[in-house]
Amino acid sequence: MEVLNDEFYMRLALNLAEGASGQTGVNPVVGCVVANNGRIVGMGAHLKRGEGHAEVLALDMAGDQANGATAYVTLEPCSHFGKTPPCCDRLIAEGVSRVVVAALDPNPLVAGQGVKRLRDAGVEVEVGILQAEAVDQNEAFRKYIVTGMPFITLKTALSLDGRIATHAGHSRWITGAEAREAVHTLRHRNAGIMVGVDTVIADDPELTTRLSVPGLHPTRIVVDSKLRIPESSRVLNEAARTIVLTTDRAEQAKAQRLIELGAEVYRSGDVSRVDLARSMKWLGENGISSVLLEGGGVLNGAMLEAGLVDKLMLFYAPLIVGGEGSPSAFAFKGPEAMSSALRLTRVSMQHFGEDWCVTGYPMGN
Ligand code: AOF
Ligand code: ZN
Repeated sequence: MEVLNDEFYMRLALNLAEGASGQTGVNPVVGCVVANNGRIVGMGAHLKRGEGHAEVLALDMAGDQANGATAYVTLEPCSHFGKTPPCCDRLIAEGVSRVVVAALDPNPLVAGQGVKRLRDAGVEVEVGILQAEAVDQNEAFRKYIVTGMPFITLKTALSLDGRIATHAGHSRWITGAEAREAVHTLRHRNAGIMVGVDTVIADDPELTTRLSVPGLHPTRIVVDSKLRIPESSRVLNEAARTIVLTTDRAEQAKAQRLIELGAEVYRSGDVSRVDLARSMKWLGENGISSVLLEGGGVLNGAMLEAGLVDKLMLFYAPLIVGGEGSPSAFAFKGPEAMSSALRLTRVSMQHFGEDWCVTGYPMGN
């Protein structure tokens, strides 16, 4: 039996927040539990940008029972007027006597002001219960709100020898059904999904979310410096929004046809290859706070070289593909010295059927 303490309630609040992962847009996921005298009297999660914050929903449920209660919140309650009034004011007005916070809000509009406001009003505040979990849960939001750049997760399926296809170009399937289902959950959780045009030409993927239950489709993003994308590509269908990242050198007539097909086209200047850093910044300015990078190897390599990847999720299948020319998951020149190879930190492994997902973060990013 789990011990009834601050961690118990905070874990519940984290679970409520986790359920909303992928559906709050540029906003964080937040969960709140209100407990009074050993009884849960209110629960809430922020479900959609522009709609109620977690605390407000939980307090609405608690009603009079919020008076003298403890509120457990996964993120510091806000102190600013955004799309909704400050949660701090509501907690104070309801007579909540203690607020337990997992992590501070990095949003410069809040950043400690929420805690201060509560304490100034005489509310007891404790910060840091299950902090690491809360920080991880909003890793994309935490980068985006302070830099304006999307949080980029490089995801790839690969053989043990790092190949993403055979020498003949066969790539279906490397990993099994469980790993592929996990990838679709990742699509639901990211605002954008990005591939290079060679992947579109080779595989004609739709890049939508196809789970055993309905999920949200990310905005599809294709990196295509010369606009070689076939007009019949499935990625241009009406299932979801599509953005094509290209250069000033690409043909205007082709760009126009893509726009007529419903795509948006962003040109990052008179350069031979798409300016990836500038394009990521533009995506951020257009409300895309997280991107799942799904290859191919050349784009993966370029994004790594540019230092634009925040996290890697490598789904290893127990296969050896071999073949001198078979494509690698990371096609880039790389360093001369082994000591200069890109090292991952905070590495963890998770089992999916017969496959293993290695998750890590590039060191120094
Ligand atoms: C909270 N509880 O449930 C959430 C918070 O545009 P708005 O009004 O929704 O405000 C968004 C900002 O508020 C967001 O950037 C973050 O700082 C905070 N989110 N705060 O107290 C919540 N979702
Ligand atoms: Zn709030």
